[in-house]
Amino acid sequence: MKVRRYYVQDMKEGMLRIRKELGPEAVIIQSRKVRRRGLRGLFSPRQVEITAAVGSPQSPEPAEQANGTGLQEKIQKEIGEVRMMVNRLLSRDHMPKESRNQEEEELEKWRLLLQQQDVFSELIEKLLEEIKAEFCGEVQLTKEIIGLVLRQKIRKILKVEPEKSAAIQVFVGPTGVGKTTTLAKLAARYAFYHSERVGIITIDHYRIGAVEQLRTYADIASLPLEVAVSPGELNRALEKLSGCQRILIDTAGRSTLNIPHIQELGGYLQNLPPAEIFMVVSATTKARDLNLICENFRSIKCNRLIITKIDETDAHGALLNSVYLSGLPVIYLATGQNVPEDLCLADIEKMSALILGEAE
Ligand SMILES: Nc1nc2c(ncn2[C@@H]2O[C@H](COP(=O)(O)OP(=O)(O)OP(=O)(O)O)[C@@H](O)[C@H]2O)c(=O)[nH]1
Ligand SMILES: [Mg+2]
Repeated sequence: MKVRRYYVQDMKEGMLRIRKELGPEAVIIQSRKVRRRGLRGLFSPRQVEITAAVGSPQSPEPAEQANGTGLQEKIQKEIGEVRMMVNRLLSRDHMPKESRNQEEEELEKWRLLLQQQDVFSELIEKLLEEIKAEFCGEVQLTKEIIGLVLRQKIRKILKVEPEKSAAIQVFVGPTGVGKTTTLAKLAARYAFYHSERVGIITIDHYRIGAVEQLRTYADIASLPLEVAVSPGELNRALEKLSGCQRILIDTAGRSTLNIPHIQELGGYLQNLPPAEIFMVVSATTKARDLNLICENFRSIKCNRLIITKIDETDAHGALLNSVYLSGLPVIYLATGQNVPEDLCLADIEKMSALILGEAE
């Protein structure tokens, strides 16, 4: 939200300037006649001081649309609340000077909270700087105002999309994040809840026990499983399972620092028919490591995110970091080891509450 103060000769001039500079959405939150500062002010006619604000209700992001109009309404309501708070502060003529330190203290408290949540440090600074700049020192930033604006900004960064359920889904990501377990959860859901014909392919023939792990899940659900050890075999496996409505492909976990291994994985996927390629990351991953993961897995051209192990940490910055650093929308959150139960659709409200340490 932007808050600006104008000194003009009359309301008409003020309205024109506000409209031009803040746009038609701007609202006037206070106007009064004042004298110009300094000696000259004593001898010149009074001016009109107008304080106007404009929220940031631009057209909704696709992610917000995905979450329904309810979220938009909630955001609008909160913008309204911020406006009211601003109004109250201004009308009490409570403009800062000595309160600057207090403002810094409040910002510091939020900085600490975000650091404790392990939000990516550059993002923390960006968010706090934006808040300071947008309020232009016109309004005292209290704990509540900073909190409201932060929540609004975090929601805008978080991208969540509904299930697309493409016919081919691939699960890639670093080692041990829960790719195979998440695949098993989804396979069981498609097969049992939606009565779909589901096939599974694994190209993970590197780790001892990887195929057996997947075979156990496939056998329990009576699903066909194919093992492919080359890109050619992957194509043949896809043909073999062409009678399936849905094919889920498991891949070997690759160390983030092993670029040749990641490239090899890319080789398997480059001739795949259009597919949902999920990058699976764990909520327990440090911000710094997540940055590396997003960077080094970029060549794979993942198009969606799954965040696992939400149940294993109480620092939830990874929810924000993974979206911010990868630019990908989140579809699922995995919340435990139970197959198929511990998987839910990503939800902006829940995620922002977790990030701000407000979730029960
Ligand atoms: N707490 C918790 N554990 C999980 C979750 N998802 C998976 N796990 C556990 O994490 C461990 C590794 O899971 P896998 O599915 O084998 O991970 P992976 O990414 O396939 O591992 P690699 O194939 O070796 O790279 C297992 O013990 C899973 O039960 C989750 O959401 N929460
Ligand atoms: Mg695996």
